[in-house]
Amino acid sequence: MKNPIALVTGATSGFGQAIALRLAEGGYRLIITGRRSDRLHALSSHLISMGCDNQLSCFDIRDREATTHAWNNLPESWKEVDVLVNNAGLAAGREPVELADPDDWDQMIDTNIRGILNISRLVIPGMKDRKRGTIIHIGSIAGREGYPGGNGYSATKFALEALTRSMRIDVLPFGIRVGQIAPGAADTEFSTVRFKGDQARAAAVYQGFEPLHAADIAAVLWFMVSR
Ligand code: NDP
Ligand code: 8X3
Repeated sequence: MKNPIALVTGATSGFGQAIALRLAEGGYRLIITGRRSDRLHALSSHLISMGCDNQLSCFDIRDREATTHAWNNLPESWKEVDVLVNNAGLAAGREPVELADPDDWDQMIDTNIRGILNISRLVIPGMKDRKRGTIIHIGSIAGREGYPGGNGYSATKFALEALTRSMRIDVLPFGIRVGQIAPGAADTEFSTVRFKGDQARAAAVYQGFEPLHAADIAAVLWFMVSR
């Protein structure tokens, strides 16, 4: 029997990259996605050096047409996805609502909510036919608690909790599991992205405590998918 397939969104950095590597170590074949083609190619080569067969797919998950096109372009045998990791996401800005940039809200809502819907709608039908599959959403502590300036980002992660619960009910009768990991602060590129390249502001987020690391989240995900 061929090794199972996992599709990891946002595999070019942080959690997604660590998750891809952990799943490869565990014997999965991988579909890795993201917008940065150079990073996808570098990860793909590294996975091959680990003996992990993989496909890379470069697209912006906010773009429903591009996401559908990328899915349709996968070889048929690669569409038999066993594990979908809905990880691609971001925070943009950390200002009170009245000072925030509305374009930041759009980017977060389009990526963190619409993006997950865009890819899930394509992967779920095959899982239903095969009567198996695992979908893991990467949520956040920001989807459990509010914090200063967290408004738009928190709203998307609270919404993801609603999406997780609702999707789970829809697909459980087909033997598909839906889970979520909701980490606290972790030292990925998350804050650099959030503060648009302001390294000093990004570094300040992690002062005074040891943040989580991407490998921690990958370990939790591995625990979940291997049950
Ligand atoms: P990174 O910035 O390191 O990674 C984010 C990933 O998402 C990248 O691979 C990026 O790829 C991808 N991505 C972002 N926007 C898009 C898009 N429009 N289309 C396709 N891919 C996209 O951050 P993290 O690894 O920390 O974040 C991963 C997830 O974890 C996010 O959902 C985040 O909200 C969540 N999270 C993060 C925490 C933290 O403290 N770091 C804590 C809790 C949750 P590319 O730029 O190549 O498109
Ligand atoms: C990222 C964690 O606390 O910076 O989701 O919002 S936090």
